[in-house]
Amino acid sequence: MSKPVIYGISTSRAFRSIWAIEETGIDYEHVPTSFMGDAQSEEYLAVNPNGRIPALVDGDMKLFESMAINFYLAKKYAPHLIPDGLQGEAQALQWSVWAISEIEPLQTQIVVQKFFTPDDKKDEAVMARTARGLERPLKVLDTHLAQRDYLLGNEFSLADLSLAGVMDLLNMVEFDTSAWPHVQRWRDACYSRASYTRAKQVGESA
Ligand SMILES: N[C@@H](CCC(=O)N[C@@H](CS)C(=O)NCC(=O)O)C(=O)O
Repeated sequence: MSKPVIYGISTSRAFRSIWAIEETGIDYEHVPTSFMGDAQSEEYLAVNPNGRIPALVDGDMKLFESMAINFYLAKKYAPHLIPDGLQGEAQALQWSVWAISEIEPLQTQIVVQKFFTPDDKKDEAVMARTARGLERPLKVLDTHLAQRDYLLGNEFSLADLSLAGVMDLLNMVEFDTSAWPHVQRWRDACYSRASYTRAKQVGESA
């Protein structure tokens, strides 16, 4: 039986799936695949025709989209990460979709401004507007976390991994979340997991 194979590097959206596979504790193969170049190679396009990382191959199954990969990994290899029953699964899905729809598009604008826009083209108004846009979802998250340690209760779950995995990019751009103390405390707890540290090391480069 072949090992599952994950493609990507940790300084990208692939990090969240590298973290997920580390959290499962299974034996797997990592293929460092950069989003610049490697992801457009013919060989990789046969794995993910979108030419984006991450991707997963498990036996005869190929999967793209980080959140789908995370759900698959948890359901197959670490079912304790998703609470039993339809409700728990739907809530894990809710926060995962929320991460990529309510948080990611805004934080991506900050990343683009900070790292991919030449100094003479940087737009402070975009940065300010984006930071203001993040205030609404961060307040929702802070209020939710004021009542519980983790998103789905008092245990770390797939919902935490996927949302904190998306929000990891906020660390890279040094976005200050101290105005939302419960978010800050929750992020610290998620990022203190051994699987997080291992995923950073495993997926470092291509
Ligand atoms: N929705 C996808 C997004 C993946 C994505 O955009 N990955 C970027 C790296 S951060 C990429 O591979 N970019 C290469 C390209 O667009 O050519 C997911 O969550 O898996």
